[in-house]
Amino acid sequence: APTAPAAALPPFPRDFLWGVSTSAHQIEGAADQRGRSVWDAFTAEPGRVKDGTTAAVACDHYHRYQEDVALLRDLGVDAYRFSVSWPRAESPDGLGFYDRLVDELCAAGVRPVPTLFHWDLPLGIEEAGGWLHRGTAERFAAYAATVADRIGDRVQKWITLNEPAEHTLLGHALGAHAPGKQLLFDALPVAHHQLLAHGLAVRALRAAGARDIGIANSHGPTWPASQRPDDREAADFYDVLLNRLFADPLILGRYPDGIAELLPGDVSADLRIISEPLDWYGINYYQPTKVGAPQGAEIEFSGLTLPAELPFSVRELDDYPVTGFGWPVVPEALTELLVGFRERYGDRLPPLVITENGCSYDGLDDQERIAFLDSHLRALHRALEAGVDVRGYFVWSLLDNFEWAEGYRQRFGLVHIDYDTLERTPKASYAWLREALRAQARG
Ligand code: GBH
Repeated sequence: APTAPAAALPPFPRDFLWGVSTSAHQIEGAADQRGRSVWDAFTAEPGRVKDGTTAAVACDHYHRYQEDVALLRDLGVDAYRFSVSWPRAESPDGLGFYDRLVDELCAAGVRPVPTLFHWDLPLGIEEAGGWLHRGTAERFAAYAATVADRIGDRVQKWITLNEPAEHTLLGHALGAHAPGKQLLFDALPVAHHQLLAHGLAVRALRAAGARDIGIANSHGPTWPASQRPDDREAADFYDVLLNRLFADPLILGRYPDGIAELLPGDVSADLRIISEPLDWYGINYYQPTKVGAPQGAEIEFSGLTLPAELPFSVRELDDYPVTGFGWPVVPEALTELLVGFRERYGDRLPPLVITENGCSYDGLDDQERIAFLDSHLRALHRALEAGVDVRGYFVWSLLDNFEWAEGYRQRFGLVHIDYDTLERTPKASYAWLREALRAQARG
């Protein structure tokens, strides 16, 4: 039974958008009914996923989407953020699945919010050069147009990319995610081509009639390990990578100082495409990061091995409780992040939406998740009171799911999945959120 003070959440604006998020590769399964992606190839390599699993079945959402939409309806959310699998969209009648899903959502009164890319690049496109290759940006825009043609009559809100920063860093610089490349700073073109893909897709979606387009980027405050100049300099550099490398080109139309020079060719024409005005800007928030000067040695951090040659070192944030994943719980850093965005970008900042926030904990009586969501929503509300224009909040995630290199051992869901029977069981946090939403004046 939920015990946290749901009714005591402060009142949010009536038209605030409440939702939950998932992504295709993490929940759909039915891998035999789509083309292969970089994640299928990556998870087939021994040692890449910590529990040795793959997402071939995952939550079997592909076959059980009606049950999952009923869970969304009963939860009472306004919107559902899911992703379209590009390799499924390329398969014979693969888009038929999203057609059925969107119909089911509309019938349940839940607004569909598709993300067009959540890291599962078709393997054929990877083999043709993937995100290191500029042509992938053009192919992405063409794919975006085919999705819009199929479901755009029922979709208002669109997301182009999920967390291009993490996809660059984890997938191409460090190799902890698919496609497993360890290019360090040579991964920078991957960032640029994703940004270009975003801008071209915005144009393609608008040409197809879409009107409400955003992107979901991961952000969190960077805290210097000390006030020493070398720690501050290293933290500033990390802050550029996480918080400005994508946001500055999107919002200001330019790269942070020193970045454009590292990219091949003249990117000024591309920057005009990349900074195509956004209707809103999505932020995935998990935690702040403490960063100091390099320590001259490899660092094991949060399941990653960070090479010694990086110009910064990431430190443990002591003095905070941690989630089941070991990530620190720091709700006040969400207020700091949102207020900081407003201060940095001023009137150029589009309306914000929290497109992901959540935590991994085990168990059905997940009081820690309730406390996490409650405290982060209060932190978000403080940002609203400070005048930051935040229009919505999406919990990561509706279901326990395939947590990338962690496999199934991290559970982020409001709904528990039994991976033997695929039975869905709402957790205490699901009931808590339902009551919290009922207590809000909405509509
Ligand atoms: C998101 O990425 C993804 O969009 C989603 O698919 C995924 O399932 C979800 O989050 C949960 O992981 O060691 O304390 O510094 C999140 C990106 C990158 C956020 C690593 C947390 C390190 C935590 N994450 N980061 S810490």
